[in-house]
Amino acid sequence: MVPSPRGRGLRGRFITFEGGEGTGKTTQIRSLVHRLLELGLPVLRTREPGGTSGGEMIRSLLLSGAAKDFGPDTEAVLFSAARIDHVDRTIRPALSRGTWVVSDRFADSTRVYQGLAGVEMPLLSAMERISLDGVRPDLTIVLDLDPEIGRARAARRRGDAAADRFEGEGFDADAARRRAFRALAKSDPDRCVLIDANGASPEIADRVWRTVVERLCPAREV
Ligand code: Z5A
Repeated sequence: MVPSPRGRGLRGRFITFEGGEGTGKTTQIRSLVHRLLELGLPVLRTREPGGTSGGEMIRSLLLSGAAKDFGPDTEAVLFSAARIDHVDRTIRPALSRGTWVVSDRFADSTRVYQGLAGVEMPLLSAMERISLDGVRPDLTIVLDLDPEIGRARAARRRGDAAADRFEGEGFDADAARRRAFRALAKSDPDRCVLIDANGASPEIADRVWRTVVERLCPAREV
């Protein structure tokens, strides 16, 4: 990965959440942001694809499945285009102001989802270099859950609504993504922490909070 934002004069901390469908990223981000705000820290919650008006337009295009027929390389380029806008207009300015940024998915999702769809590593690495432009998460929480449980949670929440482009691609795809996220966490232990996402939300929130305190606020009591 590219150098830490701390080396580029950025003062806020950047936390990303990754993991498969229904692992509880959105739920855990809500709880973490609440705790950080209670400490009086300035915090920005954002998501990928999205986080800017342009990024949200690309999100609609991608999740509707309209870009699927163009193939995985084109989808990867679109995710990266959304990320360029997100980093330039939202993430970097917030970090420069000293705001903590918490993002629901980031570049690791492209590595896992588009990597497994067949996009080659040199292309993924080149797009990552361009889109991140030196902005690297200080901490990435990878939520790890049996895909059967994640799918059931996501299906319950969806109700009668149709699945989006990346949902419901089958157990094998979900299991491969889980393995890829686990491998990614293992390959970059300075940045990534794998957290067991099984159990009740408050228990998982405590695991997340302990990790954030240990990694990013070592002087504070958990
Ligand atoms: N994608 C990609 O391919 N390449 C990329 O570069 C990027 C993304 C950035 C974005 O979808 C899709 O784009 C994503 C990957 C792809 N597709 N998939 N699959 P999204 O943002 O709409 O969806 P998501 O990221 O997959 O998240 P999700 O399915 O919405 O789940 P979540 O945020 O991890 O979980 P949640 O919303 O917090 O919880 C889901 C439900 O479970 C909800 O009803 C909760 O109340 C419930 N829940 C949460 N925690 C618990 C616990 N502990 N117990 C019981 N129930 C719980």
